[in-house]
This record gives sequence, structure tokens and C-alpha cells, in this order.
Amino acid sequence: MRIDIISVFPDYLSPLNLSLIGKAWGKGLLDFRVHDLRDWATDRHKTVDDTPYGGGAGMVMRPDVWGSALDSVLNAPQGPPQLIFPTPSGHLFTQRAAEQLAQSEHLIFACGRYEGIDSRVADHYKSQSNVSVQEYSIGDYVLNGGEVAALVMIEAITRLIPGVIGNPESLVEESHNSEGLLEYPVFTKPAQWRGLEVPEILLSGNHAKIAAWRAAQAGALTAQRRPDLITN
Ligand code: JBZ
Repeated sequence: MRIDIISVFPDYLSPLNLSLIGKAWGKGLLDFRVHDLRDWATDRHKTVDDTPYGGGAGMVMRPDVWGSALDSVLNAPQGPPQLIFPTPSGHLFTQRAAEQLAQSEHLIFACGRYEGIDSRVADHYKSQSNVSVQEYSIGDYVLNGGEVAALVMIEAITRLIPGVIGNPESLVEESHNSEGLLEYPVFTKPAQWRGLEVPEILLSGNHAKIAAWRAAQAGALTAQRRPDLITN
């Protein structure tokens, strides 16, 4: 999978060199291209933003600079790309969205800063037949720009690509387990630590009882902390 990322802070994406994602890049499974938006600015100050029409606080990113940058990465030979705008006003990015995007051969992340990117940029590319456009938010909190949201989405997407994660079993048993619930609590040695014991059932060797205990724990924890995940 090829992933282009455009940002005014390309160094923000340096964690992509680390851990499993960095190894998958080294193996050729992933091909990251991080671009500095200012490379497409045309004035000597490399301006990428301007004041908002209608007034208000802060600065808005210019559509002409973004248009030049996106046209240039869209001209890559990977086949129909998906263009993703991390934005607090986007649809919520979910595991279902990660699964859909993991099927793509080419993703492009357009990371905004300041008060965001002129709205015509997403509208323009939505009207183009050679690209699919999505606006996503990773959750209800305030970030300074799209870079960290892009990192979150890239990790969630790329770990679903065969070969990126060494042990594919870790793809199925995760904190959102196969039942769509929170995961049960886990324990390892030592069996006693600072006066706290491991639940006795886990030392019993009775695998049927252990599975039932874990399912009950997952259900109770989900009901308490994330009732929104319970469908009924
Ligand atoms: C996001 C201006 O660019 C931004 C600013 C905040 C922000 C994003 C992009 S994406 N917050 C989120 O997913 O929560």
C-alpha cells in the first residue's frame, strides 16, 4: 500500500519509521511518501494560509496551494486513490472505516493546521471521478492539526494488511473483541503482587470455566464503561 501524507510539519510523521509499521516499510509492504505542503507555495515566504472570509479567529489554509499539492500526488500510478481529510467535523473514524481503507492500494492524507483547509478543496475532489474522498475525525477532543489523527488512522489501517503484524491472531483478540465488547482483564506472573492476587479461576486449568469467566468480565466491563457498545 502506498500512503502519501501532506503536512506543513512533515517531521510530525517520523514515528512511521518505528516499530512494526517501520519494519513493514523496510520490507516493502508499505510505501510512505511524506510531503511538505510548503513545497507547493509560490511566494517567497512560502505562504499556505490567509485570513478567513466572513471574519473570525485564526487562519485558513489556501485552496490553491492544496490543489497543486493534491494534483501532484494524485498523479501517481497506483490506481484509484482514497483521499482522506482528518478534520474535527468529519465522520467518526471507526474499525469499520479502517477495514474499508485497508482494501485500498493508495491512500492520501491531507493534514490541515490552523482553523482548517478552505472547504472548496474537499468539495472539488469529491466531484472528481478518479478519487474517493472522505473526511474523518478520530474523536471528540481538540487537536492542533490533522497529523496525529493521520498517525492514528494509519496505524489502525496498516496493521490490518497481511504481513504488517507478525502474529495475525492478535488481529482478532483485541480490546474491541470479536463480540464487539471491551476485552476481559489480563494477568501474568507473579501470581501475587503488592498484595493483589490473580483471579483463582485463571489458575484452575479449566478452559471452559475460564472462557465463561472472561465473557462475563467483558460483558460487565462494557456495560459499566461503554454502554454505547451494547446492542441487545
Ligand atoms: C481532529 C486543522 O486541522 C485539524 C484540527 C483539529 C483536528 C483535526 C485536524 S482532525 N482534530 C480529530 O480527529 O479529532
